[in-house]
Amino acid sequence: MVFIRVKKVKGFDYYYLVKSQWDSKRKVSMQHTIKYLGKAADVTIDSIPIEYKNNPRILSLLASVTQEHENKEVVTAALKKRVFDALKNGDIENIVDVAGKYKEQASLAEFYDDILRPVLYDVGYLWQENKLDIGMEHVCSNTANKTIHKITGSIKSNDKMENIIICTPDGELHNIACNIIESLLFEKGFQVNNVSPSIPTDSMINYIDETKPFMILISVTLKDNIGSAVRLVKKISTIFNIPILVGGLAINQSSDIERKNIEAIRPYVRIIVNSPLSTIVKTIKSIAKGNNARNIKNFEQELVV
Ligand code: B12
Repeated sequence: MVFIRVKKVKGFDYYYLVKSQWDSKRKVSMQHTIKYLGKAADVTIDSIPIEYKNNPRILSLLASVTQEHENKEVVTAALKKRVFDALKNGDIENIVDVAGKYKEQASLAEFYDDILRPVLYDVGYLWQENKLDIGMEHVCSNTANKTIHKITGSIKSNDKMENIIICTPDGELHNIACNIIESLLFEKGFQVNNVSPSIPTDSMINYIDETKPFMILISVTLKDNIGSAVRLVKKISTIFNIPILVGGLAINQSSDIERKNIEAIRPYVRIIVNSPLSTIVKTIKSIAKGNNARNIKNFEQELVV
C-alpha cells in the first residue's frame, strides 16, 4: 500500500511518499520512503512519481492540499488589502494586529515576506504608474516604519548574542528593509545596531571601530547606489576582517557580473539574492555559531540562492 506520510517540523507539514509492506517473518508492517515530497504547501501532482499519479488515496490528499492552498491565497489577498488601506490611513494598530495574528499562526518573518513587503512593492508600482501620489507614498512608508518599530519594541529578547551592524550605503535613503531585518534579528536575540539610512562612509568606519560588530549587513535598494555599496564594502574590508553580507532590491535586480564583482572584493563578502527572511536569519545564525570571517565560505549554499 502506498500513502503520504506527514511529518510536522516547527509547525510546518512535510510530506513523504511511503510504501507499507507486510514483513511475514517479523510479522510487522514495514514502511519504506519512496520519495521525500517537500513542504506540504508546495506539493503538487507533479511532485508524485508517474506510477503513483492515479492512486486515489494520494489524489484525495492532494485535492485537500490544493483547497488549503487556495484558501490561504484568499486570506493573504484580504490581509494585503487590509494592510494597504491601513498604511494609507496611518492605522498602525491595525497592521500590528495582523502581524500579531501571523506571528501566532506562522511567524513574524512570514508576515513581512507575505504581506508587508509585497504591499510596499505595490505602493512603489502604483507610484511609478502615477496612480498613487508621492505624498501618499510617504505616508505609507512612514506608517510602515512606525509599525515595524512598534513590533520591534514589543519583542522581549533576553539573550545577549553577538552584535550586528545593519546599514545602507552613502546616498541610500530606503531603510524599511533594515528595520525589518533588525526586528527579526532582535527577536532571535542578536544585538542590532541599525545605522540606516545613509551615512558617510568615514563615519561608518568610525562606528564599526567603536562597536566591533561580528558581522555587517548592507542593504542596497537603488541601482544607482551599487557603486556606493562597492566603495563601502572595499573600505570596510581593507580595515576590518568581518563577514559582510550585501542584499536588497538593487542586488536582486543586479547582473551576474555585478554580483561577482562584489563577492570578489574579499572572501568573506557575500551577496544574498531573493532569499526569504527565515533563510537570511538562519544563515546569520549559522555564521554566528562559527563566529569568524573564514567560516563564511562554508555557508555559500545558503547565501547565494
Ligand atoms: C518606500 C519607498 C521610498 C521611501 C523610502 C522611505 C524609507 N525610509 O525607506 C522614499 C519616499 C523616501 C523613497 C525615495 C525614493 N525612491 Co523609493 N521606494 C519605496 C518603495 C515603495 C518601498 C521600498 C521598500 O521598503 N520595500 C520593502 C522592502 C522590505 O523590500 P526590499 O527593500 O526589497 O527588502 C527585502 C529584500 O530585498 C531583502 N533585503 C533588503 N536589504 C537587505 C540586506 C541584506 C544584507 C539582506 C541579506 C537582504 C536584504 O530583505 C527584505 C525583506 O524581504 C519602493 C518600491 C519597491 N518595489 O520596493 C520604491 C523604490 C525602491 N523607489 C524608487 C525610487 C526611484 C526612489 C527615488 C529615486 C524617487 C525620487 N525620484 O525621489 C527616491 C530615492 C531616495 C534615495 N536617495 O534613496 C524605485 C527604485 C528603482 C531602482 N531599482 O533603482 C522603486 C523600486 C519604485 C519604483 N517602482 O520605481 N522611496
